[in-house]
Amino acid sequence: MKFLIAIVQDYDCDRMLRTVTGFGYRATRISSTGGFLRTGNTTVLIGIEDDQVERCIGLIRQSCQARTEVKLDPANEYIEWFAAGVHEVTVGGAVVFVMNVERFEQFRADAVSVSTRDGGFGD
Ligand code: 2BA
Repeated sequence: MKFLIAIVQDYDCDRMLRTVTGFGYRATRISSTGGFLRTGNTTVLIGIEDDQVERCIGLIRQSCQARTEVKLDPANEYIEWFAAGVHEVTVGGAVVFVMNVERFEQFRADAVSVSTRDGGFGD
């Protein structure tokens, strides 16, 4: 099993999640913040079988093609980068890490019924 960690821009995330979950993959979305721009992005966690990695990465790639140029403002905290010749950065697309999973467990409560007549949880 493999664990994909995909960092994507917020504006690509809905499309990406619709696509990967539409193909039957399970995903968890976490709000995150980029260390460089310190603006919001989204981290998506996906656990999949080894033989599904390339297919899933292909879906992420096709969902996150949008690129946006962000011009750094020399009047604010990016002044060091501006001085170093970094005037704009390109964001969008996706950054994907693929990790080996040593063990996966999923505990389900399907053997235990906890619902009560009023629909709440029992004592
Ligand atoms: P940020 O760290 O906010 O970076 C946003 C964009 O700024 C980057 O886009 C890149 O184009 C630019 N950038 C970042 N560091 C730079 C530097 N030292 N000099 C010049 N430009 C720089 P992406 O490369 O597409 O990365 C998008 C987001 O993915 C990053 O947001 C960060 O949250 C994450 N990320 C990228 N590489 C990572 C890594 N190796 N480890 C962990 N997170 C990573």
